[in-house]
Amino acid sequence: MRLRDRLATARGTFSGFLTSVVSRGIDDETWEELEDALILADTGVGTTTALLDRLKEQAKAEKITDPGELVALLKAQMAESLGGHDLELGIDGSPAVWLFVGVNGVGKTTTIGKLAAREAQSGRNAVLAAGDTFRAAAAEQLGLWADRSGAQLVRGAEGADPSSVIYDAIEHASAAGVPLVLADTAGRLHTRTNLMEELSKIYRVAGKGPGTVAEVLLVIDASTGQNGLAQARRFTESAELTGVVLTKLDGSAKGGIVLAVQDELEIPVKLVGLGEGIDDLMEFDADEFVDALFS
Ligand SMILES: Nc1nc2c(ncn2[C@@H]2O[C@H](COP(=O)(O)OP(=O)(O)O)[C@@H](O)[C@H]2O)c(=O)[nH]1
Ligand SMILES: [Mg+2]
Repeated sequence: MRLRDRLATARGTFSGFLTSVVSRGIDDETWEELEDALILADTGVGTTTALLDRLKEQAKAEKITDPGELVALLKAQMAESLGGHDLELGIDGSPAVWLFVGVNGVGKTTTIGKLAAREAQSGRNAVLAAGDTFRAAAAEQLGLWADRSGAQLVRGAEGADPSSVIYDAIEHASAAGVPLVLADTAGRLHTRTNLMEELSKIYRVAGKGPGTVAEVLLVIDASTGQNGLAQARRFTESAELTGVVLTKLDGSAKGGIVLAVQDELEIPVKLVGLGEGIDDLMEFDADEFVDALFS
């Protein structure tokens, strides 16, 4: 799978801009066009302004007049601001627990399925914890992924306390010598109990038993743009987030959202979802991503 081929829409915004800039010299209009292009690509006003301020400064210092060089500089700055993070998922703990949080429909369950398969391929089996107890279908969906990836499923009854389902899964993994628990959660609740409080409780309870919460991954649907980012921001209150999984970059998502997420949430994008299939998950690679956007 090539990242470039999957980023159809995300790529369009950037390469469209490039064609128009490269055909002219650099003038005031260039900067305006660049700003428009970045904002249209979901980069967000704050992130765009910061990026362009730096770019202007550097272009001036290096006396850049060639549009091609300006584009190269922009690419380098984007790659630099996106890169430099440790993207390894933590595996300390027996079991290590990875919690997945995020609003309904963003791709939590799907990502868990893909990761369970990936980890199994590298010899690390997982127990999947059906912590989305909002409706029985959620556990069934996770069960399908457990079958596909060869993982075990621990589930509770519909409406069960998600913390206790996840706790049971951790104890089960510990007893069975399974090194990893991937815990699903709901993006909404039966009652009006505060979702963030519920997630904080899950986080606390998951750390109490034999397991160690090694990752809390916030899943964000890239195609929901700035809106999705605003919703996702609330999850930063619920637990110590360790990374973002940005899904649906293959769809109508625009590439700038990756910059906005990382810049505004200050949490590294560790994984990207590029489709609905079991293999459609990649570790985020800043250089490759920027290259793909501009190609
Ligand atoms: N195109 C695309 N679809 C995805 C991706 N990840 C998840 N989906 C789809 O998004 C929908 C919601 O996913 P699901 O995992 O149920 O979301 P959850 O509510 O957060 O658990 C499903 O139809 C998935 O197949 C992705 O990376 N690309
Ligand atoms: Mg789900």
